[in-house]
Amino acid sequence: MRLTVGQAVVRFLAAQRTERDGVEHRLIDGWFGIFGHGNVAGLGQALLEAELTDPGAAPYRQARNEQGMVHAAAGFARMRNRMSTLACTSSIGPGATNMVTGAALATVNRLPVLLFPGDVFATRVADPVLQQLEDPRTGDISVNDTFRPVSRYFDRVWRPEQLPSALLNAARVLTDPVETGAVTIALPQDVQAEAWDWPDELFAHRVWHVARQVPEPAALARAVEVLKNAIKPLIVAGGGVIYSEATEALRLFAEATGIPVAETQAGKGALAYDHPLSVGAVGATGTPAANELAREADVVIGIGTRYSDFTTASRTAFAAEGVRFVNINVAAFDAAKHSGASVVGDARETLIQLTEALADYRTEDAYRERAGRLAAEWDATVERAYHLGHTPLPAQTEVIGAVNDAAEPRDVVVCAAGSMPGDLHKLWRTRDPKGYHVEYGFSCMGYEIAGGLGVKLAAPDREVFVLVGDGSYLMMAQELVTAVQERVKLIVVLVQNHGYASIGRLSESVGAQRFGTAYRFRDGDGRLAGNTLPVDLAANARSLGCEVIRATSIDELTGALAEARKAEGVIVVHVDADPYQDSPGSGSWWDVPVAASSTLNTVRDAHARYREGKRAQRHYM
Ligand SMILES: Cc1ncc(C[n+]2csc(CCOP(=O)(O)OP(=O)(O)O)c2C)c(N)n1
Ligand SMILES: [Mg+2]
Repeated sequence: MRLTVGQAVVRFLAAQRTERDGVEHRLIDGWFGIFGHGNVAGLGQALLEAELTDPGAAPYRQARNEQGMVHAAAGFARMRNRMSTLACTSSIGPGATNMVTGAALATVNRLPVLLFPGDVFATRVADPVLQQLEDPRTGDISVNDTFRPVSRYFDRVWRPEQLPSALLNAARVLTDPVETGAVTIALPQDVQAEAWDWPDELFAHRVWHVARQVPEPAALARAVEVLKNAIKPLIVAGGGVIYSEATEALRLFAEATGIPVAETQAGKGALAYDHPLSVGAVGATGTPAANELAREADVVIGIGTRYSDFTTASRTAFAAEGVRFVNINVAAFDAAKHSGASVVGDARETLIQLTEALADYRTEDAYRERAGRLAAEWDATVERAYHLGHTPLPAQTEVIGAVNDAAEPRDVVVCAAGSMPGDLHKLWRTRDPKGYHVEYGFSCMGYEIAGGLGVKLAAPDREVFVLVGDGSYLMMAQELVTAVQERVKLIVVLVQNHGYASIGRLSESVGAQRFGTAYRFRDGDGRLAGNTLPVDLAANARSLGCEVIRATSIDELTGALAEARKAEGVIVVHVDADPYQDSPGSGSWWDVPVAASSTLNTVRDAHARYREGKRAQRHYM
C-alpha cells in the first residue's frame, strides 16, 4: 500500500486495540496537533485525509500549547485506567520541546502518551532548517534528543523502512503496565511526507493484551509469612490499585483481614472515604489518623505505590522498630523498595490470592476500633475545616468543602500543584475510584485545566471540577479555549490568593520569609512587598470565551456551583481565598533542606528544627 510515512502512522494507529478482561478499547482514541513546517505536510496532511476519507478513524483536535495537549493526553489516559490514550503531533524546535514537560509528567506518573515531535531534515540538504539547533560536534543531534530521558521508548525514524518497528515498539510499551509512560517517535519533516510501499499487514487490526501478571507462588508465600504474624498492619494503596481496577478486591481483602487502608495521592479513591476501614491520606499531606497508624505499624502493605517522599513523609512515616514492608507491584523496581517482601504482580490478581491465603488471619478488634475512632475524629476535623466561617475572605478548606458538597459521587476533582493538592489529599471525601484526579507525581503547575480537558474527554458522563490556583492559571490556562472550541463542559474553580500560598508557607518554614512568593508591586524599599496587582483573572477567563461567575463568599460559591452544574460549556467560578489560613495539620514531616549557614535568625531557627526533623529519617534496610 503506497502511503506517506505520516499517512502510514495514522492508519496504523487507527487499527490498534487494547484488551484486558476480554474488553477491547481503542489504543489511540484521537489526536491533538499544532502544525508548523515540521508536520504540516506530513502528519497534518495525513490527519486531513483521514478526516475526509475515514471519519472517526483518527479524530483530530487543536490545542493552544503543545505542553497542554500532552497533559490532556495524560489526563485522558489516567481516566481510562491506561487502556486508551491520545497521540500528539508537533512541529520541530519549540513546538517539540514544549512537549518535553508533558512527556516527563506522563513518564513520572506512568501514564501512556504517544508523541510525534517533528524533526530536522533527514536529508540535511537544506540545513540548517528554521528552528534547527546545530551542533558543531555532531550531525545527528536535534532538540528532540531531550525527550530521551523522559520517554520510556524513544525512536527517530530516519528512513521509512524503520517505521514498522518503531510503531510496534511504541504500542508494546504503551500497553505494558510496567514500562508505560511517554513514547516518543521523532519524525523528520521530510520523512513524514515521503511515500513508501507498505505491506498490508502493517495496518492489520491488532489487539494488545494488557497483562494481569500473576504473582509467583513462592513470593506470595513469603508475603503471607510476614503478614500472618502482623499485629498492627496498615495498607498503603497507591495508583496501581486504581489502574488495575482492584478497588473491589482491595475492599474485600481489607474486610476479610480487618486491615485499615491508607491512600497515596494517586491511590486516593481506592476505598470510599466513609468505609469503616478507611483512614484516608497517608504521609506529608496525610490525615493524623493514617499517620498515627503508620507510625506504629509493624507491617506496611504497599500496593501499587512507588513510595514517593510525600507518601513516606520523607521516610519518617513508618517509625516502628523493625517495621517490615510487603510490596505488591507490577514493577519489580517498586516491589523491592524499603527491603520489602516483594510480590511482583497485578494488584487485583495478587489481592484475590492473598485474601485466600490469609483466610485465617484477622486483626484484633481493639486495633480496628482504634482505626475507626481515629478516622471518625479526623472526619469531624474535616467537617470543621469545611465550615470555618473564616472572614473577611473564606479559607481554602471552605472552598474545598463547598466543591465537595456540590460534587456528586461520580464527579471528578482535578488538581496538580500549589496548596490545594495537599488540602485535597487530606480533606476531599472521595466516593468513587475515579473521583479524585490530582497529578502529584510531577505536580506540574499548568496541568489542571489541560489535564481536566483530557479527563472530561475520557469521561463525558461525569462532571469535572478543575481546582486551579492563580499561579497555575497564569502558567497555563490556554486550553480553556480548546474546551470552549470543542464544547466540552468543565467547571473550573479558580482560587485567587495573589501568589504562591503553598511556597510562601514552605518558604516561611525554611526561614526564607515568603521571599518571592506573593504577586506584589515593589514597595518604597524596592522589595516585592507592596500592593497586590490589579490582575483580573475572571475577566481573563471571560475573554477566552468562558462563562464566568464571581463568588465573594462561600454562600455565593455554593450558588455559583449549582448554577455551573446546570450550565453548558466552560464555566469558571472565580473565588478569593485567604492565603494565610492553613488547613488542619497532618502530624507529619517533609524533607526540604534548610540553609546550613545564614545571618538571618529565621533561617538559623528553621535549621535547628530541620536537624531535629532529620533525626526521625530511616533507611528501611
Ligand atoms: C511548573 C512548575 N513550576 C514551579 C513549581 C513549584 N511550585 C509548586 S506550587 C507553586 C505555586 C502555585 O501557586 P498557585 O497555583 O497560585 O497555588 P497556591 O500555592 O497559591 O495554592 C510553585 C511555584 C511547580 N510545581 N510547577
Ligand atoms: Mg495562589
